[in-house]
Amino acid sequence: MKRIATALCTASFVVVSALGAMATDYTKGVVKKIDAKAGKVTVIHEELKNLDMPAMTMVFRTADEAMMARLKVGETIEFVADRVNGKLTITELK
Ligand SMILES: [Cu+2]
Repeated sequence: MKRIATALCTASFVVVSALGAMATDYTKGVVKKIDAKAGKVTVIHEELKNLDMPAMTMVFRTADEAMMARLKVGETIEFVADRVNGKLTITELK
């Protein structure tokens, strides 16, 4: 019986890990415009599954200035976006 419980526990852990990995899937996008002063970047992004958003061009904020400094216009990026204080923000950049 103990063995079954351990197996179930391992199985659910794997499922949770898989869901977690899906939630942080990177989305591809192309940087169209950067307004570092305003902390805004316009990205032509592919579908953002975690935000239930189709592919489009839109403005994001970045998690911090260091991330902003890594962006270049015309560059293809892979990123994770989420709502931070109600604002769509790039939280991770590959
Ligand atoms: Cu969008």
